[in-house]
Amino acid sequence: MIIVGERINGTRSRVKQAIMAREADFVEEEAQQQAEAGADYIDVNAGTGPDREADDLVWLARTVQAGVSTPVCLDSPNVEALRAGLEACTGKAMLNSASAEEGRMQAVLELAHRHGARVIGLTMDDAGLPKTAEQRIAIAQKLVAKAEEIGIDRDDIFLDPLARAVAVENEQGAAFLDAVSGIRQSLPGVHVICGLSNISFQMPARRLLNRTFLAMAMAQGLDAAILDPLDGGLMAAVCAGRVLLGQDDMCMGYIEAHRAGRLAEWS
Ligand code: THG
Repeated sequence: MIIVGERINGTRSRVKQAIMAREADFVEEEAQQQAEAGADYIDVNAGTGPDREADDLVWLARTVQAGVSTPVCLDSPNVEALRAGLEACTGKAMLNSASAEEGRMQAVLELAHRHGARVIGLTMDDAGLPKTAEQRIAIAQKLVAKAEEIGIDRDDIFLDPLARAVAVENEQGAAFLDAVSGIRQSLPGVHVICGLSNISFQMPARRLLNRTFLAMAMAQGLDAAILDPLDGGLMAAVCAGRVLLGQDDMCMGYIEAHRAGRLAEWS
């Protein structure tokens, strides 16, 4: 499992404040804590207005890179902000995200290819957010065909079938899980990722739903997730899921996590 730490996001009010006041220490510490907890990428999402988002994203990317060696995942719907952010990145970054929308697919995929970055492709197009697994799979195929035409390796493509709130639409958990397995079967070699917390939006005890959903999605082939790595129960479920799916050679990751005290609550 590839973990993308989600905490540096301007929708969180403390982060917004840090962006506005250019509080580098706060952002660096958020990055360090997530890296220490097992993040493979640090997502940075400024969530500010179009007039300043590029500057804010560049500042976030630079600040994170000053604090950790973990690569950055640039999170913005704005192609120009992604372009500016990418120029401030030194390692192999991840772009979050392309989609199959007109104007966004080609531009973001070309940007990723030019910089050798990895790229998340949201399974949505100009018709909006898909509801069924079949719609998600069809859009995923279109995204991968375009990415391969541009020259991007499958190992650099992360498809996001877009988890949607079960509180709003009951059947969305199952539709998402079917999409994960469908993408796995029809597009071997690509990664499948999601932002986990959407699923539990407007529900109580959200961490229980997030954790259970992660385990279910891993079983269908989800191999990356955007989540809060400081949620110890969630990271413990990732660790257990790896063992149970035969992805943890000799169970060493699990045993090491236990030795480090990260599974103590369940011993
Ligand atoms: N797919 C992709 N990228 C994404 C998402 C996705 N990026 C953004 C988002 N979804 C994932 N990132 C976050 C970051 C922070 C929070 C949730 C998702 C968060 N939420 C608080 C909560 O859930 O309690 C509320 C925030 C607040 O209002 O303070 O912290 O799906 N590709």
